[in-house]
Amino acid sequence: PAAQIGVTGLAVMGRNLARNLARHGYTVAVHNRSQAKTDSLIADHGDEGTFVPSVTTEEFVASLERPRKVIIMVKAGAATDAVIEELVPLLDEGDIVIDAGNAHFPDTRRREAALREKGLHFVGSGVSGGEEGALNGPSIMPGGSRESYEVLGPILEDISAKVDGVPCCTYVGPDGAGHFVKMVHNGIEYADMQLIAEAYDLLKQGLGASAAEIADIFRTWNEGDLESFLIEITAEVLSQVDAETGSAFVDVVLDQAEQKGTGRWTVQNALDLGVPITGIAEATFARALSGSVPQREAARGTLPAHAGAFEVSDRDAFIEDVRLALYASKVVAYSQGFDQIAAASAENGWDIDRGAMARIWRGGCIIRARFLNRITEAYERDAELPLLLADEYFTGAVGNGVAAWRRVVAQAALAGIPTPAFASSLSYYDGVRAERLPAALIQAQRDFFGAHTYKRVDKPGTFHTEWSGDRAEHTA
Ligand code: NBP
Repeated sequence: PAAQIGVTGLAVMGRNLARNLARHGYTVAVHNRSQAKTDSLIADHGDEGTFVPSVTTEEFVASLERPRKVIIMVKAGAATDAVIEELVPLLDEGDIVIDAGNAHFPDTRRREAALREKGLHFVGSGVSGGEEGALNGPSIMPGGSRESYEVLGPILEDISAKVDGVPCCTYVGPDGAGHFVKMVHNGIEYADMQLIAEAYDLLKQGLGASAAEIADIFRTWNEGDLESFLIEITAEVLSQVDAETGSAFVDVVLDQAEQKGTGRWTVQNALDLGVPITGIAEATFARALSGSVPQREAARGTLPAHAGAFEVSDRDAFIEDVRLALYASKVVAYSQGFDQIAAASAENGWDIDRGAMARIWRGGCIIRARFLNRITEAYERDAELPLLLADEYFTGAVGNGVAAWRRVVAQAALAGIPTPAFASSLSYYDGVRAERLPAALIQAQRDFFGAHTYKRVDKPGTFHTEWSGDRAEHTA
């Protein structure tokens, strides 16, 4: 039978995506550069649905019904370009090429433009949820032409995760929009993980609690507003006992967090756009600090702490303070991420519906959380909301925890415990709500040394003061 859709690249992700499609009743053409992966897919899972295996790319393309829909699931970067190059001469006008790998969105824009010139549709699609998600329902963030989504959308929605019967997949926007949104999703994931890690550290140091005790606290938190996949797995990880030593597993893991680069991309892009995503940036830098081995060795035992003891008098009150601080910091990180999506959407003409992005992140992906419903509702109240934090629900929910947030950050600072994401999120909160910022002084300094001019609070216009002369003010 002619296959309805094809997957090339059958490592963990492609294999599971192909199985997901087959389990949903689609006839799936499958192909991999080296035949062994195709063979093992058919041998291990051939009975799960209808697969049409091919050895060569020519056979693979020929096995597909038109317009052809080809999902590429290979290593991001040069491998993706190599596969596209092989496919393109074999395709016909109107065919759809989907890159479901973790491409950087500028690459997706380049590829989309090149394929559009040839009359082909190129869909750069974020897929989140790892191997588990690919098999049982990921969150899918497809970009590209609307026309291609008409054909492809129903299939992707079909295999995506569902929350309350609603698919975790929707059209994101043109060219690189899908991969862009996936990138910001990963950036938010960095922030969320760092915030959870800081909460854990505060509970550990403040209460002297064991990993198992802290696991219980996270388990309780997972029954409230913080309910999420990341909180859930945190409790699982903290409960794990190392088989070899009998210690808590978390205590035998080296304290150096690695990264594959999506956090860095998110921060680089935010710097280009001028959007302050301090939560994601601090989280990315915190991983970098953890891996700064020579610097940490030079500083450990050398830099004086002059810190007080971390004394917690009321255990339950402290736990509640940390919970509130975590929730407030998390809202800040998401608010900043959604700001970045809005800025990129405006810059690139993507017209991204932020409420819909929160909706498709509710299931399948790593940052899936109950709290995303509140974000969707906020954008339903006002699609042009300039600041998620300023939505009526979040002003209440965060406002409720501000005093606790301040206590936690202050206590941590006095005790010499680093809380980069908690503290910078609180600073962002106070900065963005400030009546007046010391930026006035910076702008004045810029005028002093560089004649960069300034505006005044009391009248319109642009001005410059003759700092090296008579210090008179002129209209610039
Ligand atoms: P990998 O990223 O490990 O890539 C392995 C696949 O790429 C194999 O099928 C391999 O073929 C193929 N490949 C390579 Br490498 N170079 C090639 C070339 N020049 N031509 C053709 N094929 C080539 O696989 P993965 O972990 O399944 O991830 C696939 C994509 O999904 C990546 O972009 C990844 O970033 C993304 N992703 C992964 C996850 C996850 O949890 N792993 C989650 C979300 C997204 P071979 O078998 O012949 O070597």
